[in-house]
Amino acid sequence: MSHGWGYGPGNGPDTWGEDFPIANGPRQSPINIVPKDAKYDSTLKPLKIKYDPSNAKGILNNGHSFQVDYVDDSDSSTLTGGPISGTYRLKQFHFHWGASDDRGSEHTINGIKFPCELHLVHWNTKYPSFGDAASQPDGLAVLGVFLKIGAANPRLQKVLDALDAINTKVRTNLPLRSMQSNLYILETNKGSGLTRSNNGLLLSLLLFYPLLLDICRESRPPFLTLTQRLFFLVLWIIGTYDGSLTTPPLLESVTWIVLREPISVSPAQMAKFRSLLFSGDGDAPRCMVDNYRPCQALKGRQVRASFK
Ligand code: B30
Ligand code: ZN
Repeated sequence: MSHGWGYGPGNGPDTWGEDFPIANGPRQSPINIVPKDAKYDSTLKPLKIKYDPSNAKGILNNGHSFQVDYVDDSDSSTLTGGPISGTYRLKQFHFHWGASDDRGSEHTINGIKFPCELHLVHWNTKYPSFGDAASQPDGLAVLGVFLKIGAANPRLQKVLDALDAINTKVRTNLPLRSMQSNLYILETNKGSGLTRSNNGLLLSLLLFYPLLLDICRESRPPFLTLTQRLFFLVLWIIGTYDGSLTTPPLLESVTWIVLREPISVSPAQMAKFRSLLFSGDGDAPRCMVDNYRPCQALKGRQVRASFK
């Protein structure tokens, strides 16, 4: 749990290469995504997200972010399709954010930074465990979602309410009691986004699911009724590419899938993120802010998009 690396002047991203030489490797993350340079890939399959919130194990301040861990001993929460083959299981999600709204995201779009970025971390079940997958070139898939300042996000609030309990770095996972046990399946398509077969599930998803819903809500035509909206859920991929973990050990094992639509977060909710501490109990308190790695060189990689 205690890392030598961090985001401070003495142990920040510029210094990671000393202990982790892969920091200068050929497929490092994050990157600046330039939509006009991304290649439209008509062969990208629909991205399918199936998350069971009852599978959330707990929330944890790991000293460099906070994360929600998932039970990953079955295929109850998975990511399939899009650029990946096979089934990837959800392991955890976490965030990166800034000290102020002008920065905080890891990926950037045309050089523009968002105040926060959500990472949903999945591992390829062709390997026996997350640990084994994490060192394989096709071992992990991380879904990246930008957060932009706007209305308070009620789904995010459930997670944020749990933060009071994990203000400082802690060893134990706290249960997330607020997660309902409903199973949600979200199937998206680059073109039509039609998800007829999952209609009923999508309805429950729209009504109850914490957080992930907002990603597709942002894409809906505003004039439609609730039922009609279900047929217009589209997750556009602004960039998918071969990359790495953005923190040590910086392993080059991640298929990155970065979504075009940001979800909203209010200024008060951002303040809550920033009130977390990097430091543990008994250490001098340091606010957890600017826990993002700057963009890395593309080194000839092709970024693909699911739309023209
Ligand atoms: S990210 O999505 O590229 N930011 C890990 C997963 C995803 C990303 C970065 C790192 C990861 O699994 N790292 C190794 C395990 N960790 C993570 C943790 O639970 O808290 C332990 C560690 O670093 O040594 Cu800190
Ligand atoms: Zn991350």
